[in-house]
Amino acid sequence: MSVKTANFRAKFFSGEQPLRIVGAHDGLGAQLIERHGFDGVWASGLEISASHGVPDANILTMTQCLERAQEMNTASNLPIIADVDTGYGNSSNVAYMVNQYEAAGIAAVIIEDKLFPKVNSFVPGRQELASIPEFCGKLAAARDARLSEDFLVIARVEALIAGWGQAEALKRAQAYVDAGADAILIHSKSKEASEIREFLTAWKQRSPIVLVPTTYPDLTYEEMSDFGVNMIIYANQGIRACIRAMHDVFDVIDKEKSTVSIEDTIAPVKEIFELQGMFKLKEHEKKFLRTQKTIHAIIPAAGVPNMGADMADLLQNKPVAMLDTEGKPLIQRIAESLNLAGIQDVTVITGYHGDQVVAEGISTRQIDTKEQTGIVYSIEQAADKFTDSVLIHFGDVIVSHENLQSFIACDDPVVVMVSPLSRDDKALDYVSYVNPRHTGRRTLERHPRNQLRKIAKDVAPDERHGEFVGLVLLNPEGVALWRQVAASLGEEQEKSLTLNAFLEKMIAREVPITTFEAQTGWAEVHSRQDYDHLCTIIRYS
Ligand code: SPV
Ligand code: MG
Repeated sequence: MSVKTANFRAKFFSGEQPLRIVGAHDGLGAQLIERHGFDGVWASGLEISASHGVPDANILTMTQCLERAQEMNTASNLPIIADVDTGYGNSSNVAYMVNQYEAAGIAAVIIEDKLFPKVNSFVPGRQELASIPEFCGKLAAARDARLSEDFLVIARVEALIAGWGQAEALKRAQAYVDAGADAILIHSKSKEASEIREFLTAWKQRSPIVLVPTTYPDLTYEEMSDFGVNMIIYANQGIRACIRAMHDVFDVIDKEKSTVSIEDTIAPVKEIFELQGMFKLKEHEKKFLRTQKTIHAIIPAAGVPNMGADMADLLQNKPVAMLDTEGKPLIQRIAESLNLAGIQDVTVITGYHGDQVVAEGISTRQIDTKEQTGIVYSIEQAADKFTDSVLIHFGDVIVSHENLQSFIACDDPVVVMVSPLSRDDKALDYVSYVNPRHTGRRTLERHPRNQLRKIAKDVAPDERHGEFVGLVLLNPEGVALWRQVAASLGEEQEKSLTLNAFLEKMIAREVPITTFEAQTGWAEVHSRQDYDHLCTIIRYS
């Protein structure tokens, strides 16, 4: 049996204070109600119908209403009190309805004594009541159908709504209690609370009571509490607030053809993510999602910037990772590109002003900056990530996610991203291939591959086939090879080694290293000129 249902019954009958229940029509509404600490959610027929764009007049089927109630039940930890109108038919329909709602874990149903098909209680005109015997038969059917007494069956008296007066309302309420209703909802559409006061005074707490103070909002919580009311349903204020807020926003968009003036007044998208559990899902993915390839990205970004005096105004004691690139830190752009390429685990090794390195979707590891250390040492700080596949990504280069996707699809043990060079181009790190197949010629391959022979700052001009972009991909086999080479290093070497030197050591051990050419779709930030170029690309992309 549902724990929610049992707990709700106990709370309902404790009678300590009126429970406060708020109306909703979907999972999101139920979650917002839960955030505010209310006692339960009213699966409102009015709201559910309105949210389908249809009148509250039994236009929707039981199944449609139940689906929404279930949605709210799973989306929140609160008990759901379901508006089941007249029970969707006669006593047989009521029995079936109770089976379905109880099985779905709904805590209570409230059945009204009108005739099917009903019309919302606030709509003028026909408000036809069922006969007392007929409705008592439905209540008896509901009690008979439920499996557990925890599931509450509440009878809703519509005599005041239909204009039949207090005496009829009292007579019906008594008959329904006698037929086994767990509580009475006495409904009123009067703007004066006196109608409800009169009923409650005469009723003398003969049963638990539920009120829906929509038209008489001036009846205070304290007064309802003094009357011994068990539950107050704020039935439709949520949807009314939504409608008003959406109108206002749409008006602005229509008139101003812009959303600038309202951005601060509407919920940020991040709040939607938070409510719908997107961040929890991401955590869950980290724990359980096994994609074909799990790639851990490691970004060494610990170094002191070395970019020339004309970058001083932009850097001002900042690490390169936090360099502003058209309103976003460089590291944020790198992380977003990696994420788009499907890499979710991004570890940034920070050093120089490392506390400033903050971006969504990354985790950081700070190294001690007192000693001068090399990039391999930085990478080794994430040695625990050397499982599955690893992508080493310099912190001063940004690569399009399309290029990244093609790059990480390579399944060679060790792959380095390079860019083809013309003979006179200058680069920081040159690469030379073993028997170059394609250089300088058109190819049918989008990303021609070769084998790396040399990677260094000083490659002879006629051996320069390309430039190192700053990305190295290791598949599980490559990870094992990396570990072997790393294990063979002396402590001194390990501290100071550059990535070039490390890759050269791999080549010396005859590890085949594949080069992957990306002629475009990447940019580096090594100088003011590079920086300005990158900003221009971002502005126009
Ligand atoms: C509902 O919310 O659908 C109700 C309450 O039944 S009322 O609209 O006040 O009738
Ligand atoms: Mg209703």
